[in-house]
Amino acid sequence: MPYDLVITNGTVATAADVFKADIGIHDGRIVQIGGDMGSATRVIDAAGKYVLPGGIDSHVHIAQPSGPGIVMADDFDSATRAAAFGGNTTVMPFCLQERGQSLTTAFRDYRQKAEGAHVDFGFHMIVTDPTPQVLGQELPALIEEGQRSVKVFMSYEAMRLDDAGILATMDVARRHGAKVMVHCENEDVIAFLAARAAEAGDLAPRAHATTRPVAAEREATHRALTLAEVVDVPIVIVHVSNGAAIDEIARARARGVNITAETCPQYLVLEANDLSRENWEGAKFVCSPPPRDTAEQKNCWLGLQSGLFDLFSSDHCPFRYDDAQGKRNPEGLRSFRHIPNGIPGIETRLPILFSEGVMKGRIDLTRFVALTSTNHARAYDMYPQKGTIAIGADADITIWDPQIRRTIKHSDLHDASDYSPYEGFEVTGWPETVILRGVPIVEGGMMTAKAIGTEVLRRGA
Ligand code: DUC
Ligand code: ZN
Ligand code: ZN
Repeated sequence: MPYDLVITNGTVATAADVFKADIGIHDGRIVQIGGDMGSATRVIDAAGKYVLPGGIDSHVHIAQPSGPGIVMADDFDSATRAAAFGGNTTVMPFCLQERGQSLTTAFRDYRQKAEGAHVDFGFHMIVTDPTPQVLGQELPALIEEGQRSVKVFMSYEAMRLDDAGILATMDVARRHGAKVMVHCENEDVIAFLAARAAEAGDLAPRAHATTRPVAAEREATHRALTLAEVVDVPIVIVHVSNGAAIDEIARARARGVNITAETCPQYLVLEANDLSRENWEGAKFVCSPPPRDTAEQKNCWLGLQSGLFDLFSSDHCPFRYDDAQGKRNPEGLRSFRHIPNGIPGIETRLPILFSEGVMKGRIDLTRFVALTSTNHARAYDMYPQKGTIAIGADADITIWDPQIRRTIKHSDLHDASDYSPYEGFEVTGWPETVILRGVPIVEGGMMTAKAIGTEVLRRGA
């Protein structure tokens, strides 16, 4: 059989192994690994390069409404273009149910928004209004259809569920076979501290970090794990920022709670001090939970090394700096309370972990693959179609040049925000060629083919 594409001379890595082999691709799938390849329509020479499963970013926000007058910078076109340039072949955005809205209608709308995406995608559903209709009919039907992950918020007045709402949602997830992702921060603690800061006239971006302390995340993490334990449902603790929350996860795991744990680049390389930058530049680092300090960065690294963390995601949540400056607020007063929470990072997630992790010897290549691809596919029922280099798997492959040194500049990135919180950060290693189901979509710094991303049918092994 003539292959559509053969990748020769590369060093292949999966979550389990690193080996030298050529890869034969036909009809969008990997059909041969090693051995005599025979003829091919196209050959890519990957000598000196790493051949890895395409990145899967299972925590991204795209085209989500974000409060009065504020829209997310990215639509699916720009976000998935940036994802591809950053070495990703699958992304998992959220479908947000706004209060009062049908979850089914929300899901239909997001599916429509995703048409024309440049990489493959699958959704998680955010439940903000767990009405009898939603919990009794809509959510079960969507889960049965294959949407097997639901997110709930303990924070944000417009989105959060109380414990009763979380328990009820978890119970539906358990009965129908879905996981529940939880944003763990105690909203009452935050509201109390934010009101106190505002009264004291402490309105600058740094107050975002001081009013969302580790204690608020630790308590909520403990509570979410307890609720999942009571219901007996698999839980995903997203965007973990610190050692105290990590300890809660380790303890609950030891009790037998089924936990997937995630951290993100901002907790490895950004700090709360970044929010103190002058001229309101600190607004470029406002995300929730906030970045912490160097001791907590170390704790997150330890969690990545020990296997406590399963997932390394971007939590890409892009706004424009104009909005991030908190100008558009009802009182016309600049305040940290009006800075939308979230930072762009879909294109920089993989290079940051590759450079800081693999190239600096903190994690090995197999762990990099697990944290950035394989574990996402396993956690969200896409494995082994996605997330590995194996015969029969989708030919989603990223070829990395470990020699390239780059300084991150937003002007080189492809998202529709207008800044990067990682501006000036130096990395070694960059995803050079990105292949989606056998089609090279990014090569030599260019998008070379009109990639058509499709929704992944989440069936699992
Ligand atoms: N939570 C997220 O998951 N993403 C962006 C902001 C937030 O609070
Ligand atoms: Zn969150
Ligand atoms: Zn998020």
